[in-house]
Amino acid sequence: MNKLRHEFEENGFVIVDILAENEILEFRKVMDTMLSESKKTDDTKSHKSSLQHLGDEISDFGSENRQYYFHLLTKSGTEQIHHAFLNEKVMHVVEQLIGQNLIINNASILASNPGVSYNLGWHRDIIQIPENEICDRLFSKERFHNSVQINLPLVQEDSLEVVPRSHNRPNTPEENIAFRGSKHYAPTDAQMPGAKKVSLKAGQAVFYNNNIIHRGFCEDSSLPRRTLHMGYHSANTPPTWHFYLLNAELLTPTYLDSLSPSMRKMMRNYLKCREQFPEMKETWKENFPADLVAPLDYQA
Ligand SMILES: O=C(O)CCC(=O)C(=O)O
Repeated sequence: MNKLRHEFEENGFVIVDILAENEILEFRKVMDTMLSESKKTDDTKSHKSSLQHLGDEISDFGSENRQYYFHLLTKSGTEQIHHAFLNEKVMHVVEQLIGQNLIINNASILASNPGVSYNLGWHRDIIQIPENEICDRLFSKERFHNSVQINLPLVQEDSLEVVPRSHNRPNTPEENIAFRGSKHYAPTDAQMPGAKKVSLKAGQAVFYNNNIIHRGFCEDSSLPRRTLHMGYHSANTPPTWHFYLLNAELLTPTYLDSLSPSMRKMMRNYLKCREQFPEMKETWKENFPADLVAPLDYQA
């Protein structure tokens, strides 16, 4: 097993240097055309969290005192930054962690302007699973979790917090106390034992098994948050529920035609995989296959 994968499997996350200084600057330039730091709001209300699983509109950025979460691949007008989600270094690391033939399942930006506080609440990324269907089997050491989530900031940050090694074991009794009966989000004032801030320099990425207990948290930072947030699975084995995060209905032939050839290929692979595994609600069932019955005709 390679060293990175060993560390990823042990701790549930690894940090890797990805972007050179000139690449950071180029991405910042593109992002600054989409998200303005100068947009000030009179809003002083504290907002619990952004519409994480629905996604915000880029044109709304900065109008409320909160962090924004933009889903990109299914939104025209964001093509100028799509190449970030085909970054060779990122994809090479993910291949080392879970295998080849990557399919993208999340291509987003996490963004807030200076002065904004946010607290997403501690969770594992199992929000799609009804609470009464969440069971310890999903977090066992034997189960291969075919999903890697990545935060790649263009400005240094320590907004992501994790409980190292919690990705492949059930909650401890102390963690259950912190979750106060919820299997989705803990209350935002919860104290999570063993929590660790993930400090990232601009251009450094954290790759994490998103079964890990984690949250996004920031108190009144003097810096903006400008973080590329993405996820992949390997078509070598069946996907997890994260695969369904992209709204496939928006991937119309006209939209696909508007993409660069490499992004179009990525999205076609996505759609093929969707045909192969049409039902998200099967993915957490005990009888969901661990090996592909018929391998996907993946286009590299
Ligand atoms: O970095 C963050 O803000 C946390 C993101 C997160 O919790 C998630 O995408 O599930």
